Amino acid sequence: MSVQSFRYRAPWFPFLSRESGGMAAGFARQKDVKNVTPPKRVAAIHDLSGFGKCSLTEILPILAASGIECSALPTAVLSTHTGGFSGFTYRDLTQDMPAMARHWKNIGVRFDAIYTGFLGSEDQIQIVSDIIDLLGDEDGLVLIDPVMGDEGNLYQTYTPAMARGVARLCGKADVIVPNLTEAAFLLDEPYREGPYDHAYIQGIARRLCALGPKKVVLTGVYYREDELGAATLDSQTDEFSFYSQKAVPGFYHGTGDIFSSVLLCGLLNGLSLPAAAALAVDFTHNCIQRTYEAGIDQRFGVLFEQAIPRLIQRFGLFPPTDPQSR
Ligand code: PXL
Repeated sequence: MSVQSFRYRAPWFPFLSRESGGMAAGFARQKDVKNVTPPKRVAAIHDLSGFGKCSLTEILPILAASGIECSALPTAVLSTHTGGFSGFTYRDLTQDMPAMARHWKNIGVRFDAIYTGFLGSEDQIQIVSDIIDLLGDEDGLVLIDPVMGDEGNLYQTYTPAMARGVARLCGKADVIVPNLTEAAFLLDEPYREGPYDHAYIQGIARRLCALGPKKVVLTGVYYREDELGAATLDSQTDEFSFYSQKAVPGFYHGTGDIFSSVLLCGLLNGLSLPAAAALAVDFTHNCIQRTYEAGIDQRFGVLFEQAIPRLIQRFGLFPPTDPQSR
């Protein structure tokens, strides 16, 4: 059913009437509007992996818990993520993406941020670039998480050609959030294992800024074996920051998506880049620590659900009760 026919045939929703001229004018006619600030709204362009906890299954609850509205534009639907499972199903949604974005534009939806991650095909890189042009707001934020790989390797569905395309796409971002594997592919440089030193990390961050984004947040940074954290560089102020937590043994899927989502929520809730990155490090570390203590299969994702109240409290959606609670 088209939006038009829905609007005219919905007598139980009287303020969306023909006379009002549609959605925006319809709401203006409502008499009892209170002074309530509507949530900020994000267009999240990521895959939906049914099992294994990554991308949209993490992004939607994390943004909601941080008081941010999330509109999902799925790039692909999979039965699981591609890290560590074989035989996963894969439905590519490249064809649907431009029409979904156009529909949002046509009904006048405004976004405070566009947030992209795992892309399902090479064609999607240009499509995402076009969607940023179509839906991007002058005052809005474009956060590109160049999800492509881990531990020196590309994910199963990514190719070196896609990596070059993602590097071009990063030129449209206000903020990019690569791990050190993704940084190496974006810069077409060999991947190096840690521990790293300050000069190396600063050099990577500066070369990434030269691709065009205003700010870079590098994840998976450590200067000592027992820590893991994130470095930030703001190319406009040249401010550099680093924050870390104690490293937890093991490799945990979906943690990059958790990190980027919390970072975005911090920025949209008014935190500085270093403060938002530190919050994202703390939250991700807390999820990993719980998962380590529970001893579950690391491919199944991290226990982020139990950490959600921390975000609700941090962003003031619920008053703190027990200060000892995790
Ligand atoms: O968390 C990154 C990610 C997102 N989406 C899919 C993935 C992965 C990492 O493996 O496979 C489908």
